[in-house]
Amino acid sequence: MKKSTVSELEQAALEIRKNLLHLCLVEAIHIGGDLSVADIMTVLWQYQMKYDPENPNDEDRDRFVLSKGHASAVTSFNQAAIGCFSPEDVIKEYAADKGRFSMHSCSLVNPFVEVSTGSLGHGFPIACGMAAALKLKGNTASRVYVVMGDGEQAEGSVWEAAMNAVHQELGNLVAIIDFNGLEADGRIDEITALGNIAEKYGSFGWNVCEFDGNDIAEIKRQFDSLPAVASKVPTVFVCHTVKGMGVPFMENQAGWHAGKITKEQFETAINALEHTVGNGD
Ligand SMILES: Cc1ncc(C[n+]2csc(CCOP(=O)(O)OP(=O)(O)O)c2C)c(N)n1
Repeated sequence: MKKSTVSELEQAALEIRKNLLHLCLVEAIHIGGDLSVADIMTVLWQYQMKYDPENPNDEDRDRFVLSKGHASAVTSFNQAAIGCFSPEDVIKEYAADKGRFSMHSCSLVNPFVEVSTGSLGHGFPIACGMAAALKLKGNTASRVYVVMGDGEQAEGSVWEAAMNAVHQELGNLVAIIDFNGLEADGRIDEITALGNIAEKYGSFGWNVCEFDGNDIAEIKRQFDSLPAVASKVPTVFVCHTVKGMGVPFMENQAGWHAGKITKEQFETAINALEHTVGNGD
């Protein structure tokens, strides 16, 4: 079900994190990057996006592309929250390894996935193509949202797409960068430093919004302030987040990029989470 207030969204994000931990107890998932992007995904799916689970092919739906395709679990639990399926389905099928859910999103088995992703740097150019196609068809109702990682910014295809989106005046495109400072096995700064990513997108001609991507009120404010779909400039959200957010022993630890947790770790994590919900509005 859709939410409308900050406090409802904070509760919803807490539920998403709990679901992630339940799944992480039975299967290895990309828990660090699921948790960093959980607040953004909750506001996106449970508040912002125009999407009817009864009609996933509606021409006027908003489109979603998970370019950091390894964050499939947080996507599936948000889709469950709006009624696409149940959280129990996600856990059962993911664990059985023969259903709609797995470490990466697959459109062949899951009708709520617009495009299969997992190979970093591919989702963003595809999202640009989708936004361009909508424009060509004269669709002024739909936006295309694409979520990327900060490590993913090292892919050359990201910058080809970034240039082309401005050239094609894709005001219906919203790129979201989950800037948690870590990739799979270390710090971004030590692997391929990105410099000032907001300035880089700005210099390409994007409308850049930089903010705390773990602050639900701020995320909601930024979505509320998006330019009109028919505007001519694409928007990028540079969201500063914490990898592993909400689970202290995972926060800022590259080692928790992916993995499973023990029963003891599960109890500790759930306990910590119960104390993190803000005051809301
Ligand atoms: C082209 C490509 N190279 C390598 C990988 C392996 N890989 C999976 S996740 C990941 C780290 C991505 O880091 P980031 O984009 O910052 O994601 P996050 O930290 O938010 O999970 C890597 C290198 C991949 N999926 N695709």
